[in-house]
Amino acid sequence: MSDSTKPELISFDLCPFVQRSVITLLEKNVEFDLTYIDLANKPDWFLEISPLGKVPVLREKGEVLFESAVINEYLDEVNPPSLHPADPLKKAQNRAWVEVGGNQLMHSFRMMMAETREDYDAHRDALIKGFRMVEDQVGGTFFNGDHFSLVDTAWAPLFTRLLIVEDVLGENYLPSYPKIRAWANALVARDSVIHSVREGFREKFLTYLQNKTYHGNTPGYVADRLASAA
Ligand SMILES: N[C@@H](CCC(=O)N[C@@H](CS)C(=O)NCC(=O)O)C(=O)O
Repeated sequence: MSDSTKPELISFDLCPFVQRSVITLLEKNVEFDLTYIDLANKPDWFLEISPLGKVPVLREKGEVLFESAVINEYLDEVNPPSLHPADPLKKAQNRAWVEVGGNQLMHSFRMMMAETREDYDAHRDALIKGFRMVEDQVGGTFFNGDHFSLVDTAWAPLFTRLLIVEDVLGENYLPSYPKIRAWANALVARDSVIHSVREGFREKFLTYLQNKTYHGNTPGYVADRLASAA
């Protein structure tokens, strides 16, 4: 039972969108409760409060918020100082790049879940192409330069997963993107990002990928490669 004075984040432990909000809560030193649900067997109480049936959902003061970017905007507003740039144009641009981060997450997810080598190649190519315009936007250690900001919380979960898969499969998903590579490394080394996933995340995530099957029991392309790499 959650303490109703604290925000409660309804979560699934491998979800990158949940991770975005956990990073924001940790960056802001906000005390919060995490409630894990099984997405394969969503509880009725969750379906009653989640219009899209997706996590994260934030419950606070008897109200419900959904969509990770919206949750993060709210958390940012009620827990100053803001992690957004002050300039309205920059802030709006950052919000747009949060969207691009969500798009890249979906390319990477489809790539990791691909059934065949052809699917994998198509999604990997889309992912790599999707980074092209980002390379010029990275302003320093973090997206906006020296200071960690809300847009970083949106991209860190992508790099958390991508760097693990690169490492195990010996792939390079950031070829000729040195600024993004350095940014990704800085993000995965940051305390709030490290602590935004549960202990044993790497193994659990790899097991999840390795268990992906099609037509009953044919392993997906990445699942098959992970099994050979093990
Ligand atoms: N746009 C949403 C995406 C959230 C999302 O896709 N969550 C996944 C888990 S990572 C989910 O709850 N899936 C359950 C379903 O689609 O039934 C956000 O940013 O919060």
